[in-house]
Amino acid sequence: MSADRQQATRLRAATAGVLAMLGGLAAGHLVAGLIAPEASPALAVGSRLIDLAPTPVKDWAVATFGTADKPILVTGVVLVTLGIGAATGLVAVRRRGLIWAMPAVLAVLGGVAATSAASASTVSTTLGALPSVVAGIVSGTVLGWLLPHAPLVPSAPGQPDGAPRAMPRRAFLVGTGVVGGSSAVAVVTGQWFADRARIATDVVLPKASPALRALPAGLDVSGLSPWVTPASDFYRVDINLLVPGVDVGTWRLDIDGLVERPFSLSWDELTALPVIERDITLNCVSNEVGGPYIGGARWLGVRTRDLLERAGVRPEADQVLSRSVDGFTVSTPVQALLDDRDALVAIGINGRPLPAEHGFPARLITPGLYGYVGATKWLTRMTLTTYTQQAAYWTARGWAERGPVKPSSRIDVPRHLSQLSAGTVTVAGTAWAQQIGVARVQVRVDEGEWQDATIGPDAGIDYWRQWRFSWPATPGQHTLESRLIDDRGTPQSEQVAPPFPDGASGLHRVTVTIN
Ligand SMILES: Nc1nc2c(c(=O)[nH]1)N[C@H]1C(S)=C(S)[C@@H](COP(=O)(O)O)O[C@H]1N2
Ligand SMILES: [Mo]
Repeated sequence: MSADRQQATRLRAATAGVLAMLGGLAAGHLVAGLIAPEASPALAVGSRLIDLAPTPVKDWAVATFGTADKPILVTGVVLVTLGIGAATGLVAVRRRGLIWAMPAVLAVLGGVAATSAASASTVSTTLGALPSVVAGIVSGTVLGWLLPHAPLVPSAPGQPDGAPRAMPRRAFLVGTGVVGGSSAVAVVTGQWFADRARIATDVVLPKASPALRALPAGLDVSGLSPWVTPASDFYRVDINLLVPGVDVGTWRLDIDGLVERPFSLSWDELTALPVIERDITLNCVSNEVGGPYIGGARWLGVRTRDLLERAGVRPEADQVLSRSVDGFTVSTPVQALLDDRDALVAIGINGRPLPAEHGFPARLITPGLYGYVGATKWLTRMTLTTYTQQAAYWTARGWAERGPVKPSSRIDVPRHLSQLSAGTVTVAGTAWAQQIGVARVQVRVDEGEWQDATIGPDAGIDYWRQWRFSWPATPGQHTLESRLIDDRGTPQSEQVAPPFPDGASGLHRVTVTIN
């Protein structure tokens, strides 16, 4: 066989393998769209990888890709699968007996991933393997159809009977087009069904009583974070590749475990209870010093204390293990949900229902604690238990059991490495010390004396404050740092710590060049 012909055989074999995997993934996505969108093979494997990723890898992904980490992960899973497809084609062209081996392995992997991911829905724990099984069948069928017989001999008159015949070039190209085209249609259709399954979030919210006074306007400095973060700009951190769609008609909140009187509430029952409004700043423990995973909003909700008192917490309970509709768990100290900080089962943000990405229809919001120990989205259950008995999703992965937010401040303007003209430069940012309160913010230039900044309005100890500082900037390279002094007179810690395991600390430092 000529080298050319060998080359052509290999190219066709690899192409057939890639198309086989593509067709399989697409068929799986279509079936998943109809029954359980998160069970789509590539999404299921991606979710499982998130669960299994060692904490340093997860940290690195968040730090490197930010909120693009999810699309990048799914794209990676798809590309690796297609690569495996190419390899399968190259091997199976010599040993056709192996045509079904790789599709079968992938069907099993996808099926196991879909039924076991922490973010699997109830549907996907029973039917979750189906999309992957379909994917395997389609992929093996396509491979058997398109894979050339080796050696690749052109169909020619006078060829002895029984010799393996190659699919004519034209037929192969048509086959390629058919598989590619149907895959595209299957992906689009599957996605259409998945999107249609999203649930409406336009519920009517009850009024808070007493109503909270409107906040004064915050500082208005170009580039400074708004004092109230719009829900559409609020940072999003969760393990979900697909946002859970929750139907308020069937949603329930259960309070159980170590309580005298377990009970369960429907949406109508929850929203008939007294609701209050609170201005609360939420932070992610994965946030680096100066990082973006923080936001402040006015939350509407029912006090967790009211719910826990109604259930009657037994004295031995020290933890509330709250659960999301997808099985994700958060552990919060009972004390934090009972004391007067007014932790909430929140149903509204800035006067509107929660957006699907932020936990519709209800989520936990615990002032003073990082999100992974106090802000369960798509909340459906709160179980009173003990720390010795049960651990939650992130605490089981080594993050600190209790996660009080570390007081910190951030410089929003000028941006790091910006070039500015000499003269008065406005330095501005935010500062937070939940459960204590921010008294002052200070700035220092080139590690000189700390100087007081002007601080913005105050909305209580659990809400961040803005600040600004007029800096007479002189030519050269300069470093700017900020720190807060809390209401007890304690300055923000200068101790440098990474996010793992209980939150980052240190001073935010920005370098600028003045011309
Ligand atoms: N169901 C669920 N709730 C969750 C998470 C999650 O992965 N799943 N992540 C938590 C983390 S780590 C944080 S920081 C906050 C982020 O809330 P946000 O996305 O509304 O800003 O949600 C918390 N609640
Ligand atoms: Mo977080």
